[in-house]
Amino acid sequence: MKIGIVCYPTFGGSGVVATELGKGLAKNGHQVHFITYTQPARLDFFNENIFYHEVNIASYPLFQYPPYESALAGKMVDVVKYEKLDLLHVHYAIPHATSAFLAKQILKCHGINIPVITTLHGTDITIVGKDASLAPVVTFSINESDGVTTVSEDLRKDTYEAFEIRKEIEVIPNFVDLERFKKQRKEHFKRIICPNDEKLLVHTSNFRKVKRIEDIIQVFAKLKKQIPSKLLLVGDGPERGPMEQLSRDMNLGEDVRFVGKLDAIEEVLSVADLFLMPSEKESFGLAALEAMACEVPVISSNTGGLPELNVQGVTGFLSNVGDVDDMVKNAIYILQDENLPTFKANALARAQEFDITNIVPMYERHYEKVLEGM
Ligand code: GMT
Repeated sequence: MKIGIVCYPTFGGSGVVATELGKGLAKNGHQVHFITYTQPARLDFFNENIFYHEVNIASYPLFQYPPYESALAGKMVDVVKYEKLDLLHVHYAIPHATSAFLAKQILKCHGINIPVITTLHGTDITIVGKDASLAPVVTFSINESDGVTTVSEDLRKDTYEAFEIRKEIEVIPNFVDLERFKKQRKEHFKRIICPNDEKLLVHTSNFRKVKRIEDIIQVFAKLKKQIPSKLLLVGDGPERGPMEQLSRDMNLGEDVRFVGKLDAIEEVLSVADLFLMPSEKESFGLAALEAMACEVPVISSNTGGLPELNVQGVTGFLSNVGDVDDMVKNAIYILQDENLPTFKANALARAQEFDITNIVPMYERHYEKVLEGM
């Protein structure tokens, strides 16, 4: 098949899933055309089946807000027409599903009926999409898609509850490339961060409010009074500054390190003992899956799609949002020497169920089903 993939190319779950899916599809012999405003973060190599088309936005003094949606639709029309694509797969409803609808209408005038598949990732439904200014557009764009998928059962339920959706939604969970995300021998790295054999807690995210980084710092401050430990916070975003200040105010000193954005996240995960994800809302929790693939158990909230990934008492524990004391209690239990190896092994076994080689065929079957119905 010739597949066009539209996504946010920067760091962030939906862009990562879209890029890894494209790479998986290319490996299976499909021709994949990425259509984005900049080179996707994990697409920095040559592959005969992968193409990248940059969306250029015309600048003009009149435009206080450059018309990205229109430029994207125009680029989709061009790529579908000249590269003879079989389908467009857009990741994150806003504005990608809407631009795809526009492109589809334009292509109809050229006698081309291009199927559009929309994958909903989470905040496009649970936070941004619900905004009154966007909700009618999101509803319309989902209903006009030829195929719709969500990354968890919970997000599917949320989508039906939040919008008047007439379309059937298929759940295709997020996945991980186990060839890349696996525990590597990085003991030297661990010795630098934990010179006295402390336990290492890790969190990675885009540092948005929804991630509740403050809970992570509170959990860590309580935990370290009972178990010598260090906390590594990977990523960047609006909450980083306030959280750095909080950890200074709490005198956590060098026990908490903010390392910023990192490409080789699997190297950090290889030396981690525990991953923390206390999010307010999380449609799936891809970062937790990547940690589990590196044999790291997870302490998470029990919100959104997290219970579909993290298994209570097996791969980690789930607590109510904001229940810091329960998270501390569970973390202490996992970190006991007699418990940790079992949790680590269970985390890996669970991650193996979400191996990319199991999930990419689900998308291929979805594409075939949509194409048959056209
Ligand atoms: O919140 C993020 O980390 C970014 C966001 C995105 O769209 O890039 O992530 C969402 O999509 C990921 C991939 O499907 C999911 O694993 C995340 O759980 C989801 N984030 C939220 O629902 C908050």
